[in-house]
Amino acid sequence: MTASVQETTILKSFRREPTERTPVWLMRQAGRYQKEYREIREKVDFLTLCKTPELASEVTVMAVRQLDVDAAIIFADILLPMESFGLGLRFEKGDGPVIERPIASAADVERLPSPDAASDLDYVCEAIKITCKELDGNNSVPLIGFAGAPFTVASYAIEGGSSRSFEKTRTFMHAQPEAWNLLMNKLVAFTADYLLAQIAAGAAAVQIFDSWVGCLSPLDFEVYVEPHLRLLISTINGAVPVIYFSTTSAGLLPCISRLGADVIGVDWRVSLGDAWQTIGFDHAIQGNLDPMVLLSDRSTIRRHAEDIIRQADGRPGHVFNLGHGILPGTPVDNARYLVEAVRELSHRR
Ligand code: 1CP
Repeated sequence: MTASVQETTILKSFRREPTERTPVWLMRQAGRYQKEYREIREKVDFLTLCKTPELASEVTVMAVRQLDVDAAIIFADILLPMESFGLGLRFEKGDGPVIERPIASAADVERLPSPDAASDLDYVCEAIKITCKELDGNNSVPLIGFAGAPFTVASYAIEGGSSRSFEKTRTFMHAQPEAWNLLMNKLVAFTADYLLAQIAAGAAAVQIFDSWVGCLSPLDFEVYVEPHLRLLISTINGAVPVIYFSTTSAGLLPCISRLGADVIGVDWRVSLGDAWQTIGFDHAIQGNLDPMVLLSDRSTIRRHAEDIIRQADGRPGHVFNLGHGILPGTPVDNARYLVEAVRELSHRR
């Protein structure tokens, strides 16, 4: 990472230093809502796109140029480690991900291999290197690396795909706590190496996606998830800022504030001001526009952006984002307008 990347608005905000305006990027900023992305996907399937560093880098950079956002996020997926663990992964049209050999027993967990993340997912690190080279010549836009959090990744490994209630996952956790811990340990070891490899390749920050952890009670979060997240975050050990993102987790924010993350990503089901108060002003905060707002019109988008900026109250350490990924039906013009509006509304003289 170059010195100029360190001085960008977004890295300053991650470190809670004052900035002239609020930096902004959008989760899933590269994806199906873009005509250019759909054209590439007509030629290659999703996994091939992830595994071809030149193409993954191309869609990553394309999103930055199209939206003029303050950061790139490497194009990849939190489910790629399923293949490393031998569980099998495919994406079915319309049905989302399918894990071919889901985990059903303690014996399945014991049988899991201990794959080497850096060599197994070297194509992601290769894409990061290409992208950083490209972005450094383009006003130094920082690149965010990422991985799925152990709970959210385990939920796919146990459910076999997407889920609404996470019944199998939570039953497994309660009924077989030892096997659950072993599974968490294996995922944490893999994910720590994976994130460190992404940082070595040039990622200026890393985001841990815990999209589905909000299905847990605070007690279950504390017992079955928190120690593993703390260990994962402590292995990054300040090398770069760590963003911890989750949804429907307003009731978990007191626990989340203890994880050691630098930045907490929140969704729109909690107001940004309340969330910041709860996690404490010793954390930076990221969020939290309802992605559905981008399906409306400019004045609605502006009004919602203005409210979020007002909630942040001019404090250093707010990174504007959506509260979850951009929806496939989003007009590109609306996403671009949001970025412009955030710049204008947050400008401080
Ligand atoms: O082209 C296609 O149809 C594939 C759609 C797609 C895309 C564009 C998937 C399948 N993944 C991605 C990219 C992706 N996934 C990124 C890229 C970088 C960017 O933000 O621009 C990131 C960060 C992810 C992370 C991810 N994958 C999460 C965490 C964030 C979230 O949205 O909650 C999750 C849960 C996944 C799993 C996943 N990948 C894809 C699907 C359809 C799903 C299932 C989602 C579900 O269970 O509902």
